[in-house]
Amino acid sequence: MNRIFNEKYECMNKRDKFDLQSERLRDVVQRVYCNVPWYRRKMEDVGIKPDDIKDINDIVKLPFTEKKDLRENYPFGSFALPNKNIVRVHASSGTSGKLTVVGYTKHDLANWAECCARGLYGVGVDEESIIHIAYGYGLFTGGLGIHYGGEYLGAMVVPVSSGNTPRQIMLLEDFKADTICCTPSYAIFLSEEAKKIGKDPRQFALKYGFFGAEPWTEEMRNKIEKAYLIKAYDIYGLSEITGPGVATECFYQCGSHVQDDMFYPEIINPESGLQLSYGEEGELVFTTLLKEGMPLIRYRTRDVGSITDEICKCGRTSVRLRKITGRYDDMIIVKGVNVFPSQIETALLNCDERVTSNFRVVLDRVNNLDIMDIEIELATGVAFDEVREIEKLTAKVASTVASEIGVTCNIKLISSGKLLTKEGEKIKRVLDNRNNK
Ligand code: DLL
Repeated sequence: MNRIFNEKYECMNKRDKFDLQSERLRDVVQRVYCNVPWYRRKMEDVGIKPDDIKDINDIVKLPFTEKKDLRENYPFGSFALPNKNIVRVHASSGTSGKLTVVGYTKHDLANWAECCARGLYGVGVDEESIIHIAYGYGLFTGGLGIHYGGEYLGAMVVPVSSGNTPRQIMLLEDFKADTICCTPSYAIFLSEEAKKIGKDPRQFALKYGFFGAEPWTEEMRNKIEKAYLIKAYDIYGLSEITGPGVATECFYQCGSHVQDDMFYPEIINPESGLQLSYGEEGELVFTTLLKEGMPLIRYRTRDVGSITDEICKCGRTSVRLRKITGRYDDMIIVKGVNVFPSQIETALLNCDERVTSNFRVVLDRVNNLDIMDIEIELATGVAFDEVREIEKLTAKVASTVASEIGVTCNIKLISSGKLLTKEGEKIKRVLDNRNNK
């Protein structure tokens, strides 16, 4: 399988890519310096002028951008062009209430559509395909982002959006989509709901799925692939940088190809801010090389990742992103041990068929001690005749999870369907009540 949508950029040799990225970096730095007052101030603070940036390696001289910079300039203060040039806005919600707003010009939307088209086409989606999009439509970038990528390919796009699971099942059956796009947690939920009403998700016409917007593990991939008999691909992105499609897996499922002619990835040490080498794990940082509406320089994603520049079997030369294991913001420190929710997911998927991987961590502080409860949904239809049975299962889950994460926790098994707050939306894995104490 070797389908390349845009060979010039996706398979560009390293030398040419270096030149292209260097030229685009010089240009974007110039644009933000001239058009975004707070960027100019940030650069002046570290004594950098656009002329100091000669090639892409000089990127390390530039200051980072953080979510708080965007919040402080809410809503439109980070745009590099007047509002008359902005044709769409999206926004992502954060913990502190105010949204992070992103503005796009016509060109930005066209480039974003191409990013998604490259990803979809790369594994087999084309104008013959029917794409069922169950990511939310609206300020969230998931729905509309992939939507335009699919249309750009000439595929038939079904903009179902999130929610109303019975209708999703009906449309999958009737329209016979070969491609589904939704969060991985919703993919599992949807397959379980279909089974509950006597439908076998393996009988849908689906062949490909593009899952992202939240971290998911290889175990989850196996589960989804088996549930639907499809190939499950990772699609990564964030609204600040554009939305879904910043990086997407190819047929070989060995890391997501970053569209690095448009977005320059770096991995940094989250404490020191120093750039790390290929293969090392750290915080993922992106610079938008082409964006006009709201270009960002060295934007700190808070995502934990690593990148490689090894050429992929598919022939693309772009840098690949290893599966994101979590966010530094979601990292829980309990009793001095760092725990990522993805580790809990791995443990649960390898544990016992009676428990699902739908879980929520609730952190509390009692007498100055951290308490970690993990609420886990039981599989559909699981019931216990005896208290002893549930105690045995709880103990089994507790020991599997403890050996994966390295600390003990309280396991609470709850009935199925309790945790998914709004169907298809990003799952919130951690509820930290410790700061309220
Ligand atoms: O979630 C964009 C998106 C939509 C990507 C649909 C893929 C599919 P935001 O709402 O701004 O944008 O959230 C971005 O979600 O920084 C990651 O923490 C997380 N994330 C996105 N994709 C993945 C993925 C969209 N494939 C934040 N794996 C990012 C792990 C992901 N985490």
